[in-house]
Amino acid sequence: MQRLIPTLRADNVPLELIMLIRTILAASKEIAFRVNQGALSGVLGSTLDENIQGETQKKLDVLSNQLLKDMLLSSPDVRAIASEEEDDVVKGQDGAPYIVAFDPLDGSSNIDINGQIGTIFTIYPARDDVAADSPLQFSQPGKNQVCAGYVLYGPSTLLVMTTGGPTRQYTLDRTHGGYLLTKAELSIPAQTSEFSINMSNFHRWDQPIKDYISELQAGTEGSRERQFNMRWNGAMVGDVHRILSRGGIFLYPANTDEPTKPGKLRLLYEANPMAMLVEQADGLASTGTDRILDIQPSELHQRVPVITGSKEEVDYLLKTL
Ligand code: AHM
Ligand code: MG
Repeated sequence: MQRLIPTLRADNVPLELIMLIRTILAASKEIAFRVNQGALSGVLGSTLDENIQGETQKKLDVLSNQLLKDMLLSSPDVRAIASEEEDDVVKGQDGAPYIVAFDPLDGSSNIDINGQIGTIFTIYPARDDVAADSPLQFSQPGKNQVCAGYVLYGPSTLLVMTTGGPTRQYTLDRTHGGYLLTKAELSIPAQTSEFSINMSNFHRWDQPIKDYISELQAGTEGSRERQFNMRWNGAMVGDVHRILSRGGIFLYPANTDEPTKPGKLRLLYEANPMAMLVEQADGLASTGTDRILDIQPSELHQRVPVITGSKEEVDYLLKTL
């Protein structure tokens, strides 16, 4: 099986970007180790703090954020970082070529139940027209991403990543401590009979989303004339990974009630990297009105509705909206 670095070299990824990816993955291996140790490494449970989004931080959120932050800020290739767990942009090295955004520990509510969790990351070219620590560094549409990926801490630790070419899957080999290429090219089947949504929010959705989900639930009795299956992990990394593996449609729609009107997921370090991974694997990613990768961000921790997955199913829904 091919190792990560030769795969990136064969993909003609610039050396500085390869070095930066290595730094992110070094942090991911540390996180994977702590996750694996669980209660033994004292990382389960909550802190007394809240992040900027008003969410209680778990110990593992804070630890993962610190690991990534420390390693990235000592890299010569990073001009600035942004994180779900940091209020503002943090400055790196002046003149460095890249900026990095991440959700250090996605699916935090799964930490204490030994469920799937992950790290989502995205890399953009740094902007020379604004200061290194300006939030405008990250005010770039998702189509500017030069690398997007996630590490899924599940029964195996998996890396799913694209540098603009195919979405590739690697598995962490604990015997030598590196990621090995285990699926050279992920391709999402265009059709699906599986959907992924938090049904408890049904009462909060706009009517067209309610109608669509009701249609799927009607099974063979409804207009779709077939049985649909539902899966919800409570961790986007797990749900999107299933879709990248066997197809499906994932939705986190807008809510009709304030203050969570635009939905829950953040554009910069959740929606955009996942949208790039899905599109590079033949799928689609939309807010319902716009291609996610075309959105011009308006703020650092901006939230957007997300509809992503199998091409024909996403297309079907978009036509009804
Ligand atoms: P997090 O980054 O704080 O873990 O929150 C994001 C997560 C996503 O991974 C997941 O899709 C969603 O929140 C689940 O939300 P819900 O509470 O509606 O199940
Ligand atoms: Mg998250």
